[in-house]
Amino acid sequence: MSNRTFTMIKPDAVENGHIGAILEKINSAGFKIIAMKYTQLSLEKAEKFYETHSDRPFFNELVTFMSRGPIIAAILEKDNAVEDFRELIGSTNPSEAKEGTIRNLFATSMGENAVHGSDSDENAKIEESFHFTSEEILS
Ligand code: IDP
Ligand code: MG
Repeated sequence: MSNRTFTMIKPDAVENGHIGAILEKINSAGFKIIAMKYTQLSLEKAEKFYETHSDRPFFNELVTFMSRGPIIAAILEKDNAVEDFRELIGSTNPSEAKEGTIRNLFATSMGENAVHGSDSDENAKIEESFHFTSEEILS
């Protein structure tokens, strides 16, 4: 079990002014931010980040959305980080996300669902190094 996960505050949540509220939820749930940047994905970088979804029917919609405006990318530290963060963000579809979860509070649709959270320790590592060098991680 790893103690790190990777997150992005997606363009919809940035556009809607929810950066502060989402970071507050993350901190209140006991996650420590050990790396963070305000950045924007190019279409090419979004395609690379989501390449495992390239066969899915929503792939083009997803990468267009994820590259349309700035995001926050961050690495979070906590015991059982991957699983606990998935619990904090709620289901992919916000209409199914439990009350009080980040997606329940801030997502607008299945695609524009406010935040990303890694789905495994293995993917958390890959996603961390996609966005951050070791010098940018201050644990
Ligand atoms: P997750 O973010 O909860 O892990 P995934 O199935 O890994 O969900 O899908 C990655 C992202 O692709 C979702 O967060 C969402 O932004 C987008 N997505 C997933 N399913 C759909 C869909 O049916 N329509 C549009 N976008 C979708
Ligand atoms: Mg996923």
